[in-house]
Amino acid sequence: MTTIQSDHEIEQRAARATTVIKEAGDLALKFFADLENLAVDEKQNGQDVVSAADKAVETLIRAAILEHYPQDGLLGEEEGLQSGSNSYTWVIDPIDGTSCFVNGLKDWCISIALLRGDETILGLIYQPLTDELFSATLGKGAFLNERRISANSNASLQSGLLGVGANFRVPHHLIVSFLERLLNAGGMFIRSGSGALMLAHVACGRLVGYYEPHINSWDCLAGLLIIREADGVTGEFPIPEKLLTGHPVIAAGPKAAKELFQLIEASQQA
Ligand code: LIP
Repeated sequence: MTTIQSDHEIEQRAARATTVIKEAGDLALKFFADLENLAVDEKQNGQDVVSAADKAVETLIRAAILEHYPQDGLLGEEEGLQSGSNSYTWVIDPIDGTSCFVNGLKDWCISIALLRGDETILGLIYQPLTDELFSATLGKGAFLNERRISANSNASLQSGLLGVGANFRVPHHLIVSFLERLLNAGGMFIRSGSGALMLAHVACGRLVGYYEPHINSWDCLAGLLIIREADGVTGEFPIPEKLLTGHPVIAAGPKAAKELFQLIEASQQA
């Protein structure tokens, strides 16, 4: 395949993904407008829930992608991995920030990434409530709707807000140890419950960085590409090794990155 053909294939998939994520956002908003009738089930515990909205949105996204790209692979948070017969795999979080969604809070979004082999080549994060679409194509920059965005190159940990993910999947002392070091260093944290949205805020400079000791691929792969294309710094997320098991996620603007990596390393050794 020539480079031109490959670029055209990616552009077509990017356009399709943009249409699909907006349609998915419209569906999610319908569920969000009727929370009193929303079916919610526990997965591992009360902090790990899935709603009828998550399932319906993932079903819509999968069908809309396969209609045009039946040979592509799909990995979704709720339906798992469906292997394809070519090198493309879509990685989908139908509603990232489900706990926020089911409680009527605004911090939720839809995240879609596209892998070609082991490389993330497309990332889209859409917050329907604000109609903000964060997107990136490998090598072509990062955007918020039509506007080019970049990570905050001026803020340090001491002058910016750091997003921190906390969940039941990691020992609490790991989180507490990191937060103590961050506060002692003059930093401040915010946790929303949507890792994808926090990563999008890093890419456009609203947050100085993001750290979560364990996150799943469907939560973060789109956001990590968008941050890299916004000239931010990201830690490694090994693909395919960690595609199904999750891994720590680290991301920051250039000025804050070195100190953030140092604080994380110190907290892991505590
Ligand atoms: C969420 C992540 C968040 C993490 C939560 C949960 P979900 O994803 O975005 O960063 O802290 O435990 O995993 O489950 O809402 O799609």
